Amino acid sequence: MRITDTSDLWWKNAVVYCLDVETFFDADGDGVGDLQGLAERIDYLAEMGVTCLWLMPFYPTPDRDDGYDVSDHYGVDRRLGSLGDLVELVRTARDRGIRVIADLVVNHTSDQHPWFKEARKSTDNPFRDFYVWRADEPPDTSGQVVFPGQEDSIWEHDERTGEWYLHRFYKHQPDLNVANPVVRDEIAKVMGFWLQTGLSGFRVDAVPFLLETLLERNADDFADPHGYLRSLRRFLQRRTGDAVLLGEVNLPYDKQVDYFGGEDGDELTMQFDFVGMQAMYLSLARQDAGPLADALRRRPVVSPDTQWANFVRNHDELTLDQLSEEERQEVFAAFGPEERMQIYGRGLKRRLPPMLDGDPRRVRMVYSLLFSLPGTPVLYYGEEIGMGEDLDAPGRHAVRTPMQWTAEENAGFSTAPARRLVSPVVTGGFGPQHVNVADQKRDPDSLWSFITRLAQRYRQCPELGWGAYEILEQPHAQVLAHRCTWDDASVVALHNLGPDPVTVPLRLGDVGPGCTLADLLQEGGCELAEGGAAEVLLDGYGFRWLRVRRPGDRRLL
Ligand code: TEU
Repeated sequence: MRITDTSDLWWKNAVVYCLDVETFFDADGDGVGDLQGLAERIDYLAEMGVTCLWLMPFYPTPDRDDGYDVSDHYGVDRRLGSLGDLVELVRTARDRGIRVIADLVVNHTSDQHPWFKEARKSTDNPFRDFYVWRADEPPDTSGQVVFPGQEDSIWEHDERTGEWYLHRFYKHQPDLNVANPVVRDEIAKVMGFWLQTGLSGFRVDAVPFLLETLLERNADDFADPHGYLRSLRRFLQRRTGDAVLLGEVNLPYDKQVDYFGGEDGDELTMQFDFVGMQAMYLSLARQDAGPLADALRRRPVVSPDTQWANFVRNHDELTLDQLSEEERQEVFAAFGPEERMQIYGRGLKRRLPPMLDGDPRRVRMVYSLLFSLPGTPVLYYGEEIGMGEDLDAPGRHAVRTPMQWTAEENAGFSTAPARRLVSPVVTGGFGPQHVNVADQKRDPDSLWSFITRLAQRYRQCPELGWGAYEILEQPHAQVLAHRCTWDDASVVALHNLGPDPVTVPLRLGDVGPGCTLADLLQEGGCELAEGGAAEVLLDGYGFRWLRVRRPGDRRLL
């Protein structure tokens, strides 16, 4: 393997960290996190081994969908700071070896966006065609809404002009009409603008919905919606060679392949593995590695110029929409049996540690899994210290509570009076008295220290991000054994999803005489017998990362 390749396709073994500026750190004491506060915490992220920071929307917004309702794509919301603060942040991050990407939300705008305000004035307004309208009464679309219980149609009647506009999400988020070339030019301009400030790419929001407009309109010159995604990628690469598009495509694997651009790999650079994530929760619920192993076996092998992004939690509901009804109920029963823990009939409002009753062995096993799965790991802020959720917060806000820095007032997030905070701090067993950065940073045995070590080991094992992988055969249903290999580098990862210790017999086949397995997360290792045979002991909920070491290997680990 050539280590220099990893600085080229840097995102193939990046450690990605997602946060919302408003809940991270409040520097000016107004109760809302801000860019200056985040800049003060850049060294914290660097220390943890983060190499790519994903900022959730920071654009001007009426904030009815946590900033995903953008009213100006070229600015920074006043509550968070200024464009200058953003550039200072990006620059400081870059100095610490951290690239910054941001949400690109162009499936829709806020209804307060000047384009929409214009568009709804009259049917012949120049901005009318920026959005998708219909003159005839729409059929019942209640089955197509993304937020059941909150919306009952994807069309909203607009009084003034008597027509209906399309909104795949909330009714205050009219969908942009990307079949209109002027809109497409505007989207490119938005991307170009942010790349110029130093961003290294985008997390692209709701990609299938964005392309759907093209399909519906069947615009002649864009009969193939993927042609549009290809053109976005080409544009991105012309402007900034090393920038990425990390797409949100919550679809089955066979559909996701198309969003990578198939074998050519010329559309999205990365996609979240929603299938693998959901299978992982089913595996955890059953204490049976089967569903996850099966997902990994089914996961399409994609172009070397693309990558899967693994995650345990994101800012939305923990969606289980790709499981069968029965499987979903199994996960609900194990991790969110109460109705107030569930949302939209398809997901959970919870974070991982409370779902696992705070069991540190299980929590660590899951994050060990996250970092060892083939692909790029994405952390959501607070996961590194094991934050919990606020079930009293409305909907998806349950997992959008302020970062817990210290055991002090407001978790050290802000000096404002508690009533002025952007959202209340978590209370109870997962509150700041028990879960905070300051305490965990001082403790070498804390979850924070553990996650930091995982990030470090992940970076030291580029075969996890770059290599080919296989699921290793072994007799225990509760154990996931997989191996990632990139040229002469190879790591075997073992995870025990069950409570009882097990001995895992391995047969690595191809390893020659004199090879050993070296533990990367603890002291020790083991000899390999003829045919690469080994017996590896795992504790209940235990895990091990074992690197294959060959005679004469000059690696330090
Ligand atoms: O989410 C879009 C989206 O497709 C998800 O809400 C998806 O439907 C869900 O995970 C169930 O599968 C993005 C943002 O992540 C979300 O916060 C926004 O509310 C939404 O777009 C609208 O902008």
